[in-house]
Amino acid sequence: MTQIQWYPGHMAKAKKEIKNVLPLVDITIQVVDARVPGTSLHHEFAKGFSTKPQLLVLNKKDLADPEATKQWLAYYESKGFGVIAINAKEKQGIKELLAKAQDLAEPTMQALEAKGRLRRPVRAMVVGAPNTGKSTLINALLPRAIAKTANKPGVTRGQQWIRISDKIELMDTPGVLWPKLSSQSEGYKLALVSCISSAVYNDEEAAHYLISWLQEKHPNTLDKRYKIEAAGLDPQQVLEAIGKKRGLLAGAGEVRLPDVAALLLAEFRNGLLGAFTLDKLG
Ligand SMILES: Nc1nc2c(ncn2[C@@H]2O[C@H](COP(=O)(O)OP(=O)(O)OP(=O)(O)O)[C@@H](O)[C@H]2O)c(=O)[nH]1
Ligand SMILES: [Mg+2]
Repeated sequence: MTQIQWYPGHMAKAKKEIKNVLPLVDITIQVVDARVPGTSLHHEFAKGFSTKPQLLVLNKKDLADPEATKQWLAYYESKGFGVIAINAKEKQGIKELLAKAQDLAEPTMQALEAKGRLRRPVRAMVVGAPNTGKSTLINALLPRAIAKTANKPGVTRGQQWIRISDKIELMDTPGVLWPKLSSQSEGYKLALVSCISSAVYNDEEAAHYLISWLQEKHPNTLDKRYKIEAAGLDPQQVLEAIGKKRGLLAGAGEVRLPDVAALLLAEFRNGLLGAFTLDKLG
């Protein structure tokens, strides 16, 4: 894979904005993609950059392996995070998420009360890697009538609190965090879940990675979906076989590989090949 560029200026600005908001919130909500719960996590934020109790949300659970999701939830819970798996698109797990958010903030709220302060709604901010579903989650949390409370002093200009209920309010814009890539396979995994833009990787290379991964971990998946015999074929030959089956041919009968790669990636991303978790624990 070509060296991935994360535009450092961009990243620094986003981190600074998050840092400015952190003192104003009671808890943080980090959204990760349930298909890559390890790779899409911003470890620095998880481990201390977030100075507040943190709820880890494994979103897109509909696209991930349910058994693996259970294991990841247990793992993160054992590390002291609040955890929940949701499907923000279908608004599944939203009520439970709100309950977890309140539980996580409870000690803070009790400390405020002990100081003689009145109970107020829990304040939270949503952060996470690109495309993990932050905006979808914020929308799913919105009550029908959107009530934006006034700008609070000290808040970065333009940012506002959204009253979700009388118990919780959210920063209206999510913070984007770019996970650190320490290996090529991490880059491919993030490409497969569209966490990194197609400008920085090559569809065919990402498709090769996916094919090898499926052949190793879930053999027969490609055979079933595309009615091919993938055993013994290398990734390039698999793409050719799929292209022939799907009629993705150029004039001379040559398989249009970039189109086949794009098709395979799109079908994977839409869950048509199955529900898979690319990150393995341990
Ligand atoms: N299948 C599935 N798709 C989801 C879910 N949540 C979000 N999506 C889809 O994921 C894509 C990205 O969602 P967004 O909410 O835009 O993600 P984001 O984190 O705000 O992305 P950026 O603003 O680009 O960082 C959209 O196509 C959503 O419809 C989910 O739980 N399941
Ligand atoms: Mg967004």
